[in-house]
Amino acid sequence: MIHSWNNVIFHIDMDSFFASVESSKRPELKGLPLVIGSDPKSGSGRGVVSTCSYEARRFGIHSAMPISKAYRLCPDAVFLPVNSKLYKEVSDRIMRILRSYADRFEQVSIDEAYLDMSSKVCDHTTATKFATQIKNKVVETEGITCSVGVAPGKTVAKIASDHDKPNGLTIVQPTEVKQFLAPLPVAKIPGIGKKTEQILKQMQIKDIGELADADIQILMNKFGKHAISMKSIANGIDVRELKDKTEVKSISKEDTFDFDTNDVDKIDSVLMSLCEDVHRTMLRKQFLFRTVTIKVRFKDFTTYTRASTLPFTTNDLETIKKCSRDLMQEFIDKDEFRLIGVGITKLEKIDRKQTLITDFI
Ligand code: TTP
Ligand code: MG
Repeated sequence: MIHSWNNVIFHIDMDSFFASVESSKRPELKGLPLVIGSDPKSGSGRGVVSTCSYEARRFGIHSAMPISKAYRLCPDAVFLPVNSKLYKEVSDRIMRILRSYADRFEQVSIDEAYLDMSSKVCDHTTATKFATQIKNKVVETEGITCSVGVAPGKTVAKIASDHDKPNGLTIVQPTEVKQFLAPLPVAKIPGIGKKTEQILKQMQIKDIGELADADIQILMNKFGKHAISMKSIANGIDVRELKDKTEVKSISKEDTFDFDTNDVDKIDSVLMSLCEDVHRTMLRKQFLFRTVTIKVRFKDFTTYTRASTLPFTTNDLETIKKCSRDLMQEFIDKDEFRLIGVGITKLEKIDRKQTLITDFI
């Protein structure tokens, strides 16, 4: 295992994010139990809690709980609806700050990111210095606190940021990784969900230390190839790179016909297949879109683009197809086509938070 400060990853996660944003805009809410989610309707509401302040957590309220239950637990809490637009704006500004500190940067969800700080941090003192600077900067600019985990790899950094929430800073030095992980329950490893936890429990494996020492063959009999990554992570070995996703503004595909054509069926079939290509890329990159564009180039090289913007964001293939067909109408029968293209813009990243915690099995 690596025992020097070669690789230094920070994982930063905002504290009770939606609730913190609300109370930074309305300071009179600070210190109160605050629940962000759908309307509780005096206890008969059917939606869920998005998040809540730490004061509300003391009543047992948490994310994804039915809002009716949250109301029963603390009817005096302040209940506010989700203001996604506001949280996205604050998140964008925070991410810009975080990115400015890092050699490499990976945003994971609306309120968390990994920063590769390897070239700047070489010991506990410099780790503390940078983490404190970043925390202070976020408080100064947005009035909200965050928790920071520092470790030689992504997984341990993520576990560390959660270790001392809210407003925490947990530095796991390269020599301390195994002893930091060992006493923690296996469910602390991202990806180990209820099912995996239950099977491990039946195998008398409850904490990460026991998982680290478990027989790989026995683990593989239960979990297949996932056993290898589970055991590696339990041993503090995690070499996953940061994925620096540069901002994608549009996704488009175009195709030049083998011969210039005005065959309506052929044009439509190429158009539909371009829509499917764009759609596939969009799903892979986890985006939603609001605008569909088409491009037409006639045989004399004159080129036109047209766009259609929806009143909502979506990731629906049929919508891309319908908008493209509608936009294409004005060009049909005008001249012979040389090239057509389809694109989507006004992209929005799907928040991975909801799907991040998938079970290993
Ligand atoms: P989290 O970082 O999981 O939670 P949090 O920031 O509210 O609290 P913590 O201090 O424990 O980090 O999620 C970030 C935001 O994502 C959260 O403020 C609201 C939203 N969210 C949901 O809407 N539904 C959910 O089930 C979860 C987990 C989060
Ligand atoms: Mg958070």
